[in-house]
Amino acid sequence: MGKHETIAKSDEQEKDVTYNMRFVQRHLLDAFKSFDEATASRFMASMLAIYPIEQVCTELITPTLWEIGQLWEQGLIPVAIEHFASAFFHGWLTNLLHAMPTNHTNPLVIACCAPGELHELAPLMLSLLLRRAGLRVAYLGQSIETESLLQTVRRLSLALICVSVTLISSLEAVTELGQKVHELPSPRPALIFGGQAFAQRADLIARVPGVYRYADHHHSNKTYGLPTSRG
Ligand code: B12
Repeated sequence: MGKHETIAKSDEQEKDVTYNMRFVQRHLLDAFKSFDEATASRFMASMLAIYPIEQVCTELITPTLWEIGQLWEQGLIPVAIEHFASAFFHGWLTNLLHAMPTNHTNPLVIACCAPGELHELAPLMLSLLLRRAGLRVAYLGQSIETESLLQTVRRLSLALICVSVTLISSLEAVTELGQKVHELPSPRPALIFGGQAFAQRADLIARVPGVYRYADHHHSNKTYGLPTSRG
């Protein structure tokens, strides 16, 4: 092997190690543990320069949050670290969402959390990925209020409502929301729901009027299997 090939190979190996998702996940966790926002931001910026946002969301941010959840559950990290990490990702995802151009002519899609639900990073991520796929998305944040959402649906012509459900305790409210949307006169928006609650209670999927979409960090398809304006 020539000298240049050796250098190229070692550069490649270094890149593999430096920007490998698992490697960065470990380093992000270390940065979070010492509230080191600058280092965490450097890792995020590097990964976004190398990988598509979709891959960073599904292969880095989601598994990192899952691991943080496990560590917190086992008492291995304090809740403050978990809050710091979720606020950090919230900031990055929000900035990316608002920096993304919106198509104003397409039908409107709404993404939100189920009533009572505060876990908003999945629907925020979903909004970002759908917007990147060309859809016109409005992100409504945590805990949507059913009646005000229904008023919005009556007033505006919505194509789709995407609801995220993490806690099993949110399931009753999302079922009621699904029923009320279903009872609206036609043309009414489609309701798509998903989230961790259904991983634990798959038996409840059939109760929610709407379409269930499964997505986890092992499925890095661009738009969680949802339709896109690009077909
Ligand atoms: C961050 C976090 C919080 C933050 C949320 C901050 C924020 N701004 O979002 C705060 C501090 C508010 C919080 C609060 C609580 N939390 Co919390 N939290 C988490 C944590 C660490 C990360 C959540 C997250 O963002 N995950 C990453 C996302 C991207 O992954 P995901 O949810 O699986 O979503 C993927 C798919 O499910 C899918 N998807 C999700 N929604 C949708 C929707 C559609 C339409 C589609 C197509 C797909 C889709 O797409 C995503 C990408 O693949 C999790 C750990 C974990 N396992 O996730 C615990 C976790 C969810 N929380 C938990 C708990 C217990 C709570 C509290 C009850 C704690 C308490 N005692 O107060 C409260 C409840 C608050 C409430 N009313 O909602 C438990 C839930 C246990 C359970 N099975 O019910 C977990 C699992 C932690 C644990 N290991 O015990 N939490």
